[in-house]
Amino acid sequence: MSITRNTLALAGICAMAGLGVQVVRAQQTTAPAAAPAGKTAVAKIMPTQGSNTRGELTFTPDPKGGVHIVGSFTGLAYGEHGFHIHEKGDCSAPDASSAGGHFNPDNMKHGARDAQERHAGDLGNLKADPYGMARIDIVDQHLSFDGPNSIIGKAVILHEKVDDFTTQPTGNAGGRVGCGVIEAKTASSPSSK
Ligand SMILES: [Cu+2]
Repeated sequence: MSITRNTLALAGICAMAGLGVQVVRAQQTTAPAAAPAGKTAVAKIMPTQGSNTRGELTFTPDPKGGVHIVGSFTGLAYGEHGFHIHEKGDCSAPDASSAGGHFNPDNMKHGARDAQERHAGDLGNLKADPYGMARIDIVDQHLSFDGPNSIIGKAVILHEKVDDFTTQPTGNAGGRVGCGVIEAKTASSPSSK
């Protein structure tokens, strides 16, 4: 009798353990692993007037510090395109001029991503392949989810031309072909229906 009860109890524990594993797996499909709650952000890049550029980016804290940016773009002209975070999360203008200038909380000069002096939002160039596609997978130490360098509520801009890293303060990257607002996403909440 007691053996039967113990067996049933054991079966119950196993069932609970199995359920626990399933819950963990379900969470991982809706949010990148190892991202603390509230520390994930996304940006959906939409075309400006006359452009076909679209993209999606995911921002997560890197375990070694900084922000890990992963994503892809389509509808670009073949070649390199300036890629920045701009100061205002406003893509409402047809040319995305509403996003303002480069995100520059430290009042630095414009430069390359690995330059001694750069805007926090200076993320270099993205190279589009002959099919107009570009991918990004970088960790940037000048960006964060909190404080003055927080990316939340800023805008991602992809430019028509290559950033020369020299011309102040824009890099002479030309017009804005894609724009998307960086929005915080709570990692523990279920994805929207
Ligand atoms: Cu820009």
